[in-house]
Amino acid sequence: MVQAGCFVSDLHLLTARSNAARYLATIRAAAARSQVFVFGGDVFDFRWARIPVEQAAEEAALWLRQLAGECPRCRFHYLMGNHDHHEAFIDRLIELDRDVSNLAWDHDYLRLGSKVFLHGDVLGRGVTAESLVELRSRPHHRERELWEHQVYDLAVFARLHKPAPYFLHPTRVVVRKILRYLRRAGHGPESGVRDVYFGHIHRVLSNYQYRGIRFHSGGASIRGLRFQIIEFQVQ
Ligand SMILES: [Mn+2]
Repeated sequence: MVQAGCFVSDLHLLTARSNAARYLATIRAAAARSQVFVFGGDVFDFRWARIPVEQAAEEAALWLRQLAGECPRCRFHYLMGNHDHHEAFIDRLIELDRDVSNLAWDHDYLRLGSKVFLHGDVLGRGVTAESLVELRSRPHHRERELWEHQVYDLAVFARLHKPAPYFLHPTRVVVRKILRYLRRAGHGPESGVRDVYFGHIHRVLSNYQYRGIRFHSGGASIRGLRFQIIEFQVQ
């Protein structure tokens, strides 16, 4: 049976720079007609959250719980990113995973048939599943100070954030590094993987071909950047 799925990442909800509010109704509607819904990390952003982290984690969990309740025929998979990796939120995800039958989560990736889904913050040399969790927990991933918010908001206002994603992460380099990570985890093309869905780079990619794999990324719902829900089908 063919199942309809959606992949959404990098909403950066809870931050001042996110414009995710304009997409939430579309996301709910997409979930309502899907059998599988994959959240690909940085859906919430506790590093740049405008409210205290405990409260932010509570709101995030409530939003997920409601969505899963509204769409009982859809299976939700929440994959962690670097901005939503926070102890308070992980505690909530563990609860949700236990209490909500159609919601599961993972630090790392999800494989469904010939497709793999992950956040994509695996670009450093030698990153493994174990070191990923450790990297995301480092002190520079703490919540930001007020002056840092102001500097970042000014950069967004001046559009300084727009060219950054490309220069930091040229597409070919990114997909090569993601493939290297997946190969190490046993999910290279030789294992039957044909499509990889990821986020983190804040740039829309559709069917980007590299070494027999199609790479897809949905951008970010941040002012001035493109964002899209990616639809897919699984057998
Ligand atoms: Mn990220």
